[in-house]
Amino acid sequence: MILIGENLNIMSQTIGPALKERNPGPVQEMAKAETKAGVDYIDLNIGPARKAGDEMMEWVVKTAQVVTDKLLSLDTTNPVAMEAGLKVAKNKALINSISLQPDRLEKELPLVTKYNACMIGLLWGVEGMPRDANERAMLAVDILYKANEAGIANEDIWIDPILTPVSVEINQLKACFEFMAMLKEIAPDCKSTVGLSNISNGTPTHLRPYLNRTCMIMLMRHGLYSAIVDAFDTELISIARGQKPKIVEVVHRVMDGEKVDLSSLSGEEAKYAKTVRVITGEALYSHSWLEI
Ligand code: THG
Repeated sequence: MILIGENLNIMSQTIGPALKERNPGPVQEMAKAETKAGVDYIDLNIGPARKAGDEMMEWVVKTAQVVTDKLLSLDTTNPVAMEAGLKVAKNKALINSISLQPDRLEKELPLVTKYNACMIGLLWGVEGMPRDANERAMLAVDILYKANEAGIANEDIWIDPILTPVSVEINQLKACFEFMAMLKEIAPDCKSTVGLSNISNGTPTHLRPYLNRTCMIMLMRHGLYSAIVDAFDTELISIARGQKPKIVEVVHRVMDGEKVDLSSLSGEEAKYAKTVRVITGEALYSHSWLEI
C-alpha cells in the first residue's frame, strides 16, 4: 500500500498562513514530520490557488525538497500552478488531480508526458459527481482512453473514485466500493487512490481514525493501490504495512457477512467490527455508532 500524507494542506491552521506568507518553518517542520512518520509521498495541497498559484506551488515544492527526499503529490486544480511545481520537482511527481472537464484534460494531460509524471484521474465528470458505480466505470474508461491517447501508460494513472463522507450519503459510499471491485477488470494495470479522511468528514474528531482505518482495510481488500492519509495516525500506518493481521481478519469476517459475536472480540476489535457495519450501510450512521 502506497501512503500519501495529507497534512501539508492549505486548510490547516498552521500550514495555511505559512503558505500565504511564504514562511518556510511550519512547511518544513510538517514535511520532516511526515517523512519521519513513514509515508511514501507527501501531498502538497495548495487548493484552487487562483491568485499567484504558480509562485506558491513553485515555492512549496522547493521548500519541501530542502528537507525531504520523499516523492511529491502536487494537489491543486490550477493547471498553471501544477506546471510550475512539476518544473522544479526533483523526482517523478504525482499530479493530483486531473478530472474529466474538457478544459482540464486539454491543459493537464500533456503535462504528464512533458514532465514524466504520474497522474490521479479523478472521476469527476462534466455533470459533476458520478451517481453510482456504473457512472464511475464509464468515467474511468473515458479518462483512461483519453490519457492513453495522450501517450500516458496505465501504470502512470491512479484512478480516484471519490470517497464521500459516511455521514452524508451511504449509497455513494457503497458505489465507491462496488466500483473499486470493478476497476480490476476494467484496467488491471492501472493504479488507484482515495482521499481516505473524506469518509470521516463531519464525524467526531476522536472517532475519525476508526472510520479511516476500517475503510482502508475494506478498500485494500478490493485492491486499492494507495491512499491519501493522515500521516500521524500511527495505527493506520501499521495496518497499511501489514502489522495488524488480527484487526484485518475481523474486518474481513464482518465484510463476509459473518455474524461475529462482539463479546468474543477485544474492545478494540469490536470497534472495527461495528465500524464495518456502518460503512457497508448495514447499521445506520450516528455520531455515537461505537456505543451502540
Ligand atoms: N482525492 C484526491 N485528492 C484529495 C482528496 C481526494 N486531496 C484533498 C483531500 N481529498 C485529501 N486531503 C485531506 C486533507 C485534510 C483532511 C482531509 C483530507 C482533513 N483535515 C482535518 C480537518 O479538516 O478536520 C484537519 C485539518 C488540519 O490539518 O488542521 O480532514 O479525495 N485525489
